[in-house]
Amino acid sequence: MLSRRAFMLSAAAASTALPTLARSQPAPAGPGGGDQPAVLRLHRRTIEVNGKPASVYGIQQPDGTFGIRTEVGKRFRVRVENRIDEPSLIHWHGLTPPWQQDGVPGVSGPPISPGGSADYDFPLRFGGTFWMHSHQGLQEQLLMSAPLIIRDQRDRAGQQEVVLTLADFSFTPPEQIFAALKKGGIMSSMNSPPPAAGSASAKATRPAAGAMPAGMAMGAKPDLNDVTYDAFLANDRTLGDPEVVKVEPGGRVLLRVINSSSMSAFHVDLGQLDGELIAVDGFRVAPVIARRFPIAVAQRLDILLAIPRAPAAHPVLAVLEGENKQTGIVLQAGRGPVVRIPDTAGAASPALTLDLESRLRATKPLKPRKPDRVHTLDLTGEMAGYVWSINNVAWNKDVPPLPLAKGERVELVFANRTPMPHPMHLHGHEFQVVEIDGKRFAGAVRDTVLVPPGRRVVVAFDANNPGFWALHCHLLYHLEAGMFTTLRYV
Ligand SMILES: [Cu+2]
Repeated sequence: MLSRRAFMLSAAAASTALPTLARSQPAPAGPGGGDQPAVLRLHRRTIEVNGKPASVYGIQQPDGTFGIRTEVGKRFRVRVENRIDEPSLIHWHGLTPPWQQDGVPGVSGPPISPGGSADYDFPLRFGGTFWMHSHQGLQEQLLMSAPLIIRDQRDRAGQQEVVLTLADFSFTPPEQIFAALKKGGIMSSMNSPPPAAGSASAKATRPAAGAMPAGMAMGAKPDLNDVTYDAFLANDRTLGDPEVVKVEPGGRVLLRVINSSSMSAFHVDLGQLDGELIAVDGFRVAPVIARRFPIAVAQRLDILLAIPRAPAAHPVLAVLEGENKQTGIVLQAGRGPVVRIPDTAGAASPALTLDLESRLRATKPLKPRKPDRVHTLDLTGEMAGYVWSINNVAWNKDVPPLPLAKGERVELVFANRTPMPHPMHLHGHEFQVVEIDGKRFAGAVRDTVLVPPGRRVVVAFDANNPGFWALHCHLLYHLEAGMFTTLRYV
């Protein structure tokens, strides 16, 4: 077997598409064509949260557009310019680039130095709602993320697109939040005043969870929301001053919901509107009609809405899992009056379940096939010391990647041995949910699946994108603590 170093060298030598790390210069013509790549600038910006200025990051084009909207079949030709004062690297969440362009520091390649830039160029194989975010340190918590929309035939003429990006926000610097979590948390509760800037806001201490046998947590109260946030944002705003989007009375809206939160899952609440869920994580599913849809961290939902003809304001809310805090936007049809919506719902919402997941069916499932290889990943860890791991190993650079081979059908068995839910994300490949708690079915194709406490979820994918890939829990502080591993094949 190749040593890691030998593999890295041979793979790098074989690569023709390593991100270049050049100092910012006038952008040259993009590879393979005369037109310029889109430029995405990583920068600091100030937004207002709860009436106070907040310094956060942003990913914007020179004209101010957040992220990118492009089309399936085109190439993804982008130059990322790092204009912040620390290294950064952007991951194209849900896309399937060559591995060197996947944007995970230490796995895909080095981060971009302050003042530097990196170029990306790969084909877009499928359309849908995706997003981009920093995979460097804890920058994602400071909103270093943006929409990545790839239009395709689902974007019908005469249909209005509305993007709803959800985020959790704290005035406490993320490094302090993480330090407080590792120390066992500092008291902060719903009844206490909001923490002042600079104060830690990790949840109060709780009994050590410890690794528990599979199934033990079933039915027990799940342990949700490690971090107590100061605000929940919808397109960077709270319900104190929500975004109001004008929509056509009697028109159709394609609502693209992106949960770019670091730690927070939501129930999307459409009020009196029936929503037709047509895709999850960008991939089409047989339509499901409902007024509430769960969304775990890093997941996306494409929901079609038929706007009634009568003038009215239609709030689209997102209620925090297990609590009554909410955020959202307002769709205003005609001159419907917009009323103030409180940032707390009438009652606490339940924990997310797999009820919807088990009903989802991909419109283009994987071809049925016996797996050539199965990897079982026990999701392990405990709140005491904030240790999170996979198969009881907190990731470090010496942990060997999971082996697999090109062309194989691979199944990943996620068994959650903790009392906390973990949204598990595989880089570089779309997977299909094929089993929940022993029941096989041809579920959704997606890139992030929720594994609630005590549950067992199996996903399948085809090893068709050789390289070195990340596989991890998408809760930012779990990932940072070590609930992360890699896959590698040539
Ligand atoms: Cu986790």
